[in-house]
Amino acid sequence: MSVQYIQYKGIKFPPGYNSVHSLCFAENKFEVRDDDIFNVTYPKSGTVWMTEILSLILSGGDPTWNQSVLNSLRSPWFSTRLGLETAHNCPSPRLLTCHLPIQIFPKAFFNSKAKLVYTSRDPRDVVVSYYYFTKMCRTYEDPRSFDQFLESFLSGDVPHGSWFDHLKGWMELEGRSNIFFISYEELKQNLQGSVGRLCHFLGKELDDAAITSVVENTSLEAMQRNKMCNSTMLPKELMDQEKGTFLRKGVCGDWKNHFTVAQSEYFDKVYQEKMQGVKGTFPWEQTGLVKRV
Ligand code: PPS
Repeated sequence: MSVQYIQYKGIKFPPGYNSVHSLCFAENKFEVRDDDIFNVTYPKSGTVWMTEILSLILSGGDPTWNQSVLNSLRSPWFSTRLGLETAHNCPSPRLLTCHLPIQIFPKAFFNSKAKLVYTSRDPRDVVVSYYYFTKMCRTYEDPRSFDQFLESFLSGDVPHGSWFDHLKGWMELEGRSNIFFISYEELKQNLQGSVGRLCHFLGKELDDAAITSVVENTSLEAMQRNKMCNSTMLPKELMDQEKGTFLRKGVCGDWKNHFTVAQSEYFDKVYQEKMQGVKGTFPWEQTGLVKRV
């Protein structure tokens, strides 16, 4: 089935919940409150995981909110048609989610005291996860093959645009006190410690018992059991659960089961070219093949 993507500022977005108007509104007119907390990611980088973590931190570790209210109502996708309305009606402090690149992000944020958490992930795992997601999500074009999808991903011709541009755009703000950068790999490696750092950033210190509750309730298994975040409540017209599972594997390095040697070498070449000049190192550069010179 062919999908007509929405085009906004040179980037394509899935139709249905996005429109040019909703994206333009998000960028230019969305009113940011000083106590807003934004959860920003490139797709498949741990968005839904971070929503669970942030919701639990705001609840002081009490899982009731996470287990009784849909994630899209707890942390609305404010740049979508429905999400915008939900966001307007949310009491403060709001959690807000999006995949927006920095150039389309609400202008009002940059003159506010609102906080933002940016979660990144090994792009090789992102592309694998994205590939499976597009197969089950009906607002995405069905990828013809993994090879084809990888090619589109590396050239930036996928919904939500280039992974490289997304990461590089947001990384330019590194060092700002109201922006917190974290990776999926750090969450996997040390969830307890990561939650502690997030609490500190948000100014919401929790005791050990509360942090342990956040950790327990945001494990992959706990999230897979929780209908409020495992996507099984989504209508079939949006997500076909027979074609896959949203909380699919939840591991680091699954790309190794999918990339051929040739794909891996090609990926590295493109990665090195596109990441030239980017400061710092990322967890996925310390293991695996990707190395920058
Ligand atoms: S989306 O559609 O862009 O919002 O997807 P997103 O939530 O960003 O990413 C989905 C991937 O995150 C994995 N995930 C987790 N991994 C480990 N632990 C926990 N708790 C967890 N929650 C979500 C999810 O399984 C998807 O990755 P893959 O590799 O496909 O399994």
